[in-house]
Amino acid sequence: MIQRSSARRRAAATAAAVCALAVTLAGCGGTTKKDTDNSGKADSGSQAKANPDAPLKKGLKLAFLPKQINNPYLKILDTSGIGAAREFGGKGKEVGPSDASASSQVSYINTLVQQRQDAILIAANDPNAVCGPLKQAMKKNIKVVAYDSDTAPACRQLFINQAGSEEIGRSQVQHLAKQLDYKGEIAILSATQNATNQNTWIGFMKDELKKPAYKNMKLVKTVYGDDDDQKSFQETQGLLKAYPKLKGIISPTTVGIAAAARYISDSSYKGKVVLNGLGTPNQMRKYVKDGTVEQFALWDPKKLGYLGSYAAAALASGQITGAEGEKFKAGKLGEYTVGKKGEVILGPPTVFDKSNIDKFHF
Ligand code: RAM
Repeated sequence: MIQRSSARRRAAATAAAVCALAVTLAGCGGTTKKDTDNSGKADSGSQAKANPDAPLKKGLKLAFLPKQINNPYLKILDTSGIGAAREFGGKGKEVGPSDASASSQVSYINTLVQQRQDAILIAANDPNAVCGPLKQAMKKNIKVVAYDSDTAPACRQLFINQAGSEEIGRSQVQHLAKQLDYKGEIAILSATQNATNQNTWIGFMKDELKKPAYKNMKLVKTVYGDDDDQKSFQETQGLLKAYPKLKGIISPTTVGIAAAARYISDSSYKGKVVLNGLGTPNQMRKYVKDGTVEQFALWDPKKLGYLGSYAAAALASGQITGAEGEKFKAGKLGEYTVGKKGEVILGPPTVFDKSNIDKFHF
């Protein structure tokens, strides 16, 4: 409860900054701005009036469309969301591409629209490239919920965010800086180049690095492992070779940090280059135990999927429309409130290290 309300306060305080950055970043790496509408109003669906007392409809069909199907983190999220759908008498499924690309997601959206799903939940590989078909979905009264990685606000009714994007971005720089005693060259190993969540976080990292406290730190390069294990491994290898003075790497992706840890653990950089970022405890446990990684962070992906599922059901049942201030109950997680631009925030991330990692199993 306390966590949620403080997260909401933070979200309200920082929403303007988040959006400003999101708009700036939406343009990078080839995505088009054509579909970006930051009014926060989705094309359809949000005009209807909410009935907070409406019961959750039975038999709702929810489809989860992750960035890519074989990402262990997104698998946890979707499995949990599908489980939540069973709880309220609905039917969930996961479909999606094996590569984290927006064009692959588009064909899945089109199929889901033809199938007349009640809601599509999407972790977007690009804020704008998936917009056309999602708007079509909303026109046909299919509810659209972005989770994990947002679309442009006009292309969905809700965005279920892990934690405040600003908190996620800044805290990663803060943690790494402490480990490095605020000195040295650093790099970022990201996922795909257009991923909304990654770019929003990186925007806040860069902004954090502008503060005087970090004057002796320098971000020398951002590389993209595309949430592909092998590519992330090779990018790590390339980075360390190209920047022999590199002292730290932030990898804000569960796929990236695990691959980077694997590379470093078996190299001469172990114990010399600090790796931090976002990872799952199960993938990172051995690297914490063998001393490759001291700490990393993440929220609970099970809760994120569960919250997304209930949010989609609340939309599809008319309890909420996606307007700021609306409240809905997310099963055993309790009540949540829709924030600015349809954002619902799960809560602050947890930092994992050797003192607590064995308490977490996901
Ligand atoms: C990867 C994906 C995902 C991100 C997590 C932290 O699995 O890039 O979008 O939220 O890492």
